[in-house]
Amino acid sequence: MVPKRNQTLGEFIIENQNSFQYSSGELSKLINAIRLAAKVVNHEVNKAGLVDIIGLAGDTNIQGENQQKLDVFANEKFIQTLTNREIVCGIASEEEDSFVSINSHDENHQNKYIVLIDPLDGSSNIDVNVSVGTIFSVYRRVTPVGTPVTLEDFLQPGHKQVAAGYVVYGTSTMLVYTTGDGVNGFTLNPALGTFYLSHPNMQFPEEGTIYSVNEGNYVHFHPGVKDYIKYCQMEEENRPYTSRYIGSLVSDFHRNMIKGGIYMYPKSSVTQSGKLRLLYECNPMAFLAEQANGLAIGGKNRILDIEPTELHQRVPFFCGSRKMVEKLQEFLAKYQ
Ligand code: P6P
Repeated sequence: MVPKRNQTLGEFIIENQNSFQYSSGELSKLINAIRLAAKVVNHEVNKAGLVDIIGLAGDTNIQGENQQKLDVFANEKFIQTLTNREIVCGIASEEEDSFVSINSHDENHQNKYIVLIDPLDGSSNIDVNVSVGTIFSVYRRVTPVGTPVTLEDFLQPGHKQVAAGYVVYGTSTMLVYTTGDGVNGFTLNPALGTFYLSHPNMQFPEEGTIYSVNEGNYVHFHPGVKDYIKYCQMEEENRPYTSRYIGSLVSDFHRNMIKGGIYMYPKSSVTQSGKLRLLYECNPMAFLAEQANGLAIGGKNRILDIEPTELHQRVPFFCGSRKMVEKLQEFLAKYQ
């Protein structure tokens, strides 16, 4: 894939469609649908402070978390756009208790992709004007084409993903994604409503000096994680590192991929399996990380090798610059 700077996302998709092993055009249409939904959500996120759309929708999602109105809006827009384009046969979302089966108007529809999304990750930051993001993960279905999807189509290990990416609604809005041939970042020009290739072939620096973790949970962490955090803080070699934690996975990941760093959401004595969800947060970010020469682990194991058991299951998550994740693994191994 030879990206050309300032190429539009549309041109990029067309030019690289044939390099994708399943190039039937459907995946291109899927990425285009995500592009459209991202622009619609971006418009609402950017004016959230101005209209009465922020604040709680009064409902709570399966995670027991208060649903912010923008959560609900983003969820509806992504599901609606993907459904209208008749590209996918099923969608799972953080905001939906179970998966949504998309039965196309064409009874013998041949749609073969399923999508899992976190429509607005970090939404608790909306009221304080901190950047938030959308995360998406794409698989080919494993049950027969033309039949309604089943849970089996969604409980696939992360290494089966055919595409993954995120939208970060920050100081500028970016769409960053992979189809298994590297990671490319596109920045939205809001005046034109067009995404331009601004970050071709994104790579995690092999080493970094930023660590991202909610240190308020330190007392509850595994001893190996505590030792690694203390290692980051020691005055030695190129340390102490810098601590940066936004409370928005997409933003912390994006910064660490550009500057070098490690993001950690460990399990703890309070959150026995961690907080982040495997299928629509950890797997897509792990696919991106590995495509960008980084690493993503749950502890001993690679995130992408975990065999899912539940739609909303949570896992511990450590992800970022290869050498930083490998150093963490050394500390974890001391206690195994
Ligand atoms: P805590 C947002 O809710 C999220 O899923 C990630 O985006 C973020 O990194 C993490 O949770 C923040 O969690 O417990 O540190 O507030």
